[in-house]
Amino acid sequence: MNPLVSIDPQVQEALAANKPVVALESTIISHGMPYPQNIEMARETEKIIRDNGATPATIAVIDGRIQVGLSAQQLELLATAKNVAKVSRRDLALILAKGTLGATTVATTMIGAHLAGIDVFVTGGIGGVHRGYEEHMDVSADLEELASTPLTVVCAGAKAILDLPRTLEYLETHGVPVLGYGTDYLPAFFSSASDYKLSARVDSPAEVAQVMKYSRQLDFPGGIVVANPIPMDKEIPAEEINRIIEKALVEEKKAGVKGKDSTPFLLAKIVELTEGRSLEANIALVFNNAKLGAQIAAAYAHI
Ligand code: PSU
Ligand code: MN
Repeated sequence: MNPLVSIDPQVQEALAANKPVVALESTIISHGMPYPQNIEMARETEKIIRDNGATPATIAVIDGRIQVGLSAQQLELLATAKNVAKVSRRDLALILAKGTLGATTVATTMIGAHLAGIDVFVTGGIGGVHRGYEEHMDVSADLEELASTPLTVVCAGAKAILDLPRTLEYLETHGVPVLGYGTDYLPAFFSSASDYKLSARVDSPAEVAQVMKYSRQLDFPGGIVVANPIPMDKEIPAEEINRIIEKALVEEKKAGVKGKDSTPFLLAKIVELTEGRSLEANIALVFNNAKLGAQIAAAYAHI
């Protein structure tokens, strides 16, 4: 085992017994949602994973180690502490060296999960190619990680703060399948569908597990995206949320926000502009993904 990785005993036990384990990220807790909704969401997500027969492993950077599986106190710390670093691949060695507290993005959660031997990871939305790419070249390190680390990432697609067609093109170029779960169109996070047709659709956890199996047998280095639409009764219609996203993007430009602060800024702005409705939708889609992720991990453990 990599000496930089510290695995919670319960997670270790599940992995050793080839029982299903689901990784979870911590940036969504520290930078993606306000307190106290963030800690409530984190606890309930772990519970849903347990209720569906898998062991949750939330990942973070703590005291110079990548901690896989957090205690209740560690979870609380990530939800409340000020100055939690947002740690993507670029930042990981630095934050480990400094020994300070860090929340893992999709990219670094994939790194930690893979080092620990976990195959399935549940989150809300992945990073992608940002709008205005031709100006600033802002592409999330999540995409590069999906190209090179073999995790199955269950998400609700990507939100329209991103350039969705370019995000799909990038993933195609790097050989990352995007499997629509029960849908032919890319889900757009708050809305259950976008206008972008996917090349692949699956309708059961067993089907996803089969794709994982063959991808592994091909020795492919990269991951798989499972795009699971937000439940219809919880979605915010595309026209409505897109108007709000446009406003948030204008505010971002005005405030001069760039780089790693872009995603957290936009998420918080959208919560403000929707008076909390986007937060409710965000939480609902994470719960929906947690259930599916646990089922996929169970189906894969069977193979
Ligand atoms: N999308 C969301 N909520 C989030 C994030 C993305 O809807 O919390 C977080 C994830 O941790 C993701 C990161 O990995 O933002 C992407 O940030 P960046 O674009 O700076 O790579
Ligand atoms: Mn970026």
